[in-house]
Amino acid sequence: YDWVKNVSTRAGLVRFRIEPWVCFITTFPVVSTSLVVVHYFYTPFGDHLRITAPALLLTLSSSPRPTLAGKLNRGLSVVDTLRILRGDNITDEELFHARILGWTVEWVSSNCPLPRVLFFARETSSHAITRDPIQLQAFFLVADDIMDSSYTRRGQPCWFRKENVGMVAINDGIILESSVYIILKKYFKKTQYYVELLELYHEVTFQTELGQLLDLITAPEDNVDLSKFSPAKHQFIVIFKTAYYSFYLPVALAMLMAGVKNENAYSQARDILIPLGEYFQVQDDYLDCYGAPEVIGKIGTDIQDNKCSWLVNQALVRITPEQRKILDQHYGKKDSKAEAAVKQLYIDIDIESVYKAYEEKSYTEISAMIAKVDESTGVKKEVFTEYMNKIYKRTK
Ligand code: DMA
Ligand code: MG
Ligand code: MG
Ligand code: MG
Repeated sequence: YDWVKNVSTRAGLVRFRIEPWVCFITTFPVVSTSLVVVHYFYTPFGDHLRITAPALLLTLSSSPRPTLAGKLNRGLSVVDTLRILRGDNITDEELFHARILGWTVEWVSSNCPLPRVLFFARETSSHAITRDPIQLQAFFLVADDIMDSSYTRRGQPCWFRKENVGMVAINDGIILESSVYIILKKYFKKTQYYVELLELYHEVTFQTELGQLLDLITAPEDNVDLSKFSPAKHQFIVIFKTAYYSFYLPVALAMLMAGVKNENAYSQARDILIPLGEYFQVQDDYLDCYGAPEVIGKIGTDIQDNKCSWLVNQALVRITPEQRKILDQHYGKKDSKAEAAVKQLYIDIDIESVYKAYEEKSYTEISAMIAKVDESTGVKKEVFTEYMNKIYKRTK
């Protein structure tokens, strides 16, 4: 990239500048012609350098300078939760470790990770050390985009669609997952909660994989059978594929760091964060059809992919037998005319109003659950309101 400056190599160490940040690569197992794993990333704070992220991925393909994208909600929530739980007592060292955990959750984007790092770095310098970076997600997304035959992610071609990448992306995804454990070992092995961290990551990863499995086998490409869908099945899929890793994981990580030991605190967190994650994936399903690709950074594929999406499930319980025939004929076809017919049917039954009503209802219900949280267990209501406000009525 032309904005990578002053590249120099010496004895296996590559040093370069990405204005105004300096990066070092200490090891670079080249996992494909255009992917390098970078293990240290330094940014300036005042006159000295401080490590802000333990690792990043740098794509060395010749693509144009990408736009900054990604909301970083998952990673930021680790940092925000710890700040809420620790209050004024929080130390720089704790924040630093929370950022590293944030990175491990978010793990840069699936198509061009560098811009996210730049984004983090900018955030860091403008907000001092208060609101910072953040990273597992990319591993899931690299695989998800292959399995969903998607085209773009964060406004860029999906990683597997990049020149010279292709199915090497499968192994890249696996490497991304392994990198999480390299980071955890490096920074957390000496902590008292290291085993809990590992167990949490393993458990949440397994839950996500089960959700992805059900998502895929409910949507076979060669056999469209809408009678296999139901709102209950949709709910199961989204809780497993999205809610655990996107909502429970970041908060539970921060709770472990803050020394919360009471099991009730974790179960209360789970009882709120799982419905919140469900709401988030309903938004994702809605935006797949109604979001502008330039805003959400990805082109929707759910209708053509025969996905058990929230929209089709809501349609199925509302349509007339005639409309059902239209849906049976057009859903899950790799054909944009068929997709347009399904979208028209959604308009005919005013699914947008159904969505708006769902959004209000979820907000009210989750708020009521938050109000009942017992803070004496060691968790705080603000953790949940903070996360909910990050996503309520989101358009991207
Ligand atoms: C995403 O479901 C779930 C995971 C674990 C990545 P999705 O395929 O609807 O996500 P996206 O819309 O981002 O491709
Ligand atoms: Mg997808
Ligand atoms: Mg998917
Ligand atoms: Mg989606």
